[in-house]
Amino acid sequence: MQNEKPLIAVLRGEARDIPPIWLMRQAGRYLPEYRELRGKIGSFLEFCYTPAVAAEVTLQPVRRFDFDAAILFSDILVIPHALGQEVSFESGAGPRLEAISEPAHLSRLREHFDVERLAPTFETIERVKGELPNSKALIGFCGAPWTVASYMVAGRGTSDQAPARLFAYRFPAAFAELIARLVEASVSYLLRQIEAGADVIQIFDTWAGVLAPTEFEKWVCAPVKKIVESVRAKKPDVPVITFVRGAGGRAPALARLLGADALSLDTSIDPAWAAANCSNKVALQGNLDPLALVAGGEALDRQIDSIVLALRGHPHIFNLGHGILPETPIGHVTRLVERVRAGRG
Ligand code: 1CP
Repeated sequence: MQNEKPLIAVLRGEARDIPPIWLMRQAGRYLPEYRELRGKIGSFLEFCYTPAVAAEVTLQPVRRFDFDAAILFSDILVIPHALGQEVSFESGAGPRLEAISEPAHLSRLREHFDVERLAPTFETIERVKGELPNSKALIGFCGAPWTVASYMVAGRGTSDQAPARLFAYRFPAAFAELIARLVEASVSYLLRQIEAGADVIQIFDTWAGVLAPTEFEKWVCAPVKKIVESVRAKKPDVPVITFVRGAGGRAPALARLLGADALSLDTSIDPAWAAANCSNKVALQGNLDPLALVAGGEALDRQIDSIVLALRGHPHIFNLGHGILPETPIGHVTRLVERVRAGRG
């Protein structure tokens, strides 16, 4: 029987002529209806933890563009927050955390991760589920341990994640402990999202690409694999997508190793090469350059067509190679969806 949700059908290995489409970071600042609601609530975390509002902004892009999936509106840094770290978001400056700059600072974190601290998020999922049409999938998510740890250690976003890389070299045992705690917290967080109604899970390892090979193995591959296996052991029917940004030539090996249902390709990866080198059992997601979507016009059309063509015959979910940029014109998103659905590639 055909799955009524195109996204899930593809994650089960079906190649479709018209790929399902959603966009990473599709809810947010490029939408006027988002900015209007955002202006009414002072802090970003309060915004995330108010279920009626978080549910509304989760649904906004699906209503406007008819995407095949909604992604839960929250942030990857709610896990450090629930672990007891101070987290805030300053407008225009990004996240600010109380940095873990030496091993002793790990004792500031709560001994026990209580997933129910994130109860508003589960209520958001329940609300979205109540309103989302049957043909649309609801994606839950978490940050991968390495990416989340990079913010916990630096106390902010950095261009090269140097503070966390240095911490991991200097204090490998303490860093391993931090990663282990994030694995455990992420697994219970994802399982609870699934219980609340998430149909699919995506794990974001945005900063994987900066690591040396031995470090990549320890802090990206092993923890993400453990999360995928632990979620799968309890919820075998829920597909998992992994976004390991900067995986480069390691992508086909990751497709085998991580055991995920899909690999989200960043912009730098040639989709035809990925399709030729990854098993048909692993769906590929991606990988339009977010700047092509800002530019629009011919450049956008050409890139859309070449991605659709390169991944035809392979289970494919159309997406960006990274999150949508706040300056993206809304008309370009409409044009993208129309063109993908016209099946021209
Ligand atoms: O569609 C959606 O927007 C869903 C909600 C969502 C998701 C999936 C948000 C809302 N954040 C995320 C994931 C996230 N957050 C990632 C992984 C994906 C990616 O790389 O894009 C990362 C690295 C973060 C950390 C983060 N949170 C940043 C980046 C900081 C840096 O290092 O450059 C920022 C700016 C935030 C705040 C944030 N999270 C989400 C939004 C809409 C915002 C902007 C806050 C605002 O309204 O001002």
